[in-house]
Amino acid sequence: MPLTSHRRLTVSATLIAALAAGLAPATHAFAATPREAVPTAATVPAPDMEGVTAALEAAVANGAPGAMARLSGPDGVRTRTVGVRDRVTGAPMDVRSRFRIGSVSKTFSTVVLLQLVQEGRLTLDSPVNTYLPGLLPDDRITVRHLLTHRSGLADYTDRMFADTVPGFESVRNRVFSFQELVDLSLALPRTTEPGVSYKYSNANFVVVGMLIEKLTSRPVADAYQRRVFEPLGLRDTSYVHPETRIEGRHVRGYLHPDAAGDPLVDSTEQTVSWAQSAGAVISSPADLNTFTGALMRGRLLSPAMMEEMTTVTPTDATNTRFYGLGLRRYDLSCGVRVYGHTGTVQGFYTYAFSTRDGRRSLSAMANASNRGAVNTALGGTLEAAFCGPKPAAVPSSRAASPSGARDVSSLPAERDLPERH
Ligand code: REY
Repeated sequence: MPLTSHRRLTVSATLIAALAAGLAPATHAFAATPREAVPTAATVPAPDMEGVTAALEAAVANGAPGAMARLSGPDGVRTRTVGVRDRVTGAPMDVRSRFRIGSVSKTFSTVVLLQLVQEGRLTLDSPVNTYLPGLLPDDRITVRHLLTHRSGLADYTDRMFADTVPGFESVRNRVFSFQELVDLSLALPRTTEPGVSYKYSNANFVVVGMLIEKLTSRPVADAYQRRVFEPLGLRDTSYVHPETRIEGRHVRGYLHPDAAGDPLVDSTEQTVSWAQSAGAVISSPADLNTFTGALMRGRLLSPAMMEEMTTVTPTDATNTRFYGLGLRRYDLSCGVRVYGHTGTVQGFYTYAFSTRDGRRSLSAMANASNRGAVNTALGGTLEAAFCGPKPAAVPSSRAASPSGARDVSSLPAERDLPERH
């Protein structure tokens, strides 16, 4: 991809900042990939830890009981916590705690499925119905369409959680089969012709779970354990569906009701059966850093599969947000690209991202949900972690800035938009 003048400007600004900071010899400034020049960890600005704290404080100011972030990189590990992990005991947020990571689970599921592709057990461009005969009403829907949210399978969770607290309580202790979740989706009109457009849907990753179980003849829990959790030594990461509890030290999650002023609902215990392979993994900040870092370093997948996974298309018109295979790419204001996923499960918002070389990672969480402003504020940790301190505000600089608005939190978080995209 040729560099646009915009990209050239932002990249050289990054390079100048890195050189000024004495971080990288010019000859090693960028690692060439077959497609484009990507800033390496050496050229990523040092993190702005005050900015990370400010983002976490903003999440709390907007209604999260607590929030935390953990950064890992060549300079070591830095953590920040704000507020409480338990509103009843007042226990402070603790970066060693476990929590529900929601759709970051989709990246775990994708790794498992792409390992199966590597092993020749399925191919990305084959119809899903090849492996699960008769499951879907359209033979044109491929495995790749699932992983890119281009299948057109409707997201049954939109209706399930239209009324937030009653919707949650109606499924908190439910145990669904994968088939039941697919049936909920198929009862709704499909959103697009196969492959035509991106439309985020949990149904896609329910079918991914079904494929994993069909091809391995084992529960998805075994595949996560054997293929990802164990090899990476992720001791705080688990898939315990349909158990409702989070074992060990953990954060309690708080769901905001739709009606302003109604009390928060403690949503910690639930089966997450409505999501399963689309969102039921439990993890910790350190394990998420390890996971996204190891993934991007190529520890889990072959170079060919990494190329598939990181080949992205836009998810909106900002030209800063993209989706590959079960993986998001966010292009930050300083030109740094980060790969990972976001997660929303009742009571928990999560961000887990790394640079393309896997050398710098950020995980951030807030123990609230159904409060878009919390999620947007939490997203501010990305800019602070990967773009460093903001330059002092100059009144006209925003309009003149080649990179446009600098603060990712000025963009609506995906889950804040009326239409998910
Ligand atoms: C579903 C509703 C969130 C969450 C969802 N999460 O699909 C997947 C993801 C796994 O992408 C709930 N919102 C909330 C509502 C809105 O109930 N009425 O904010 O906790 O992570």
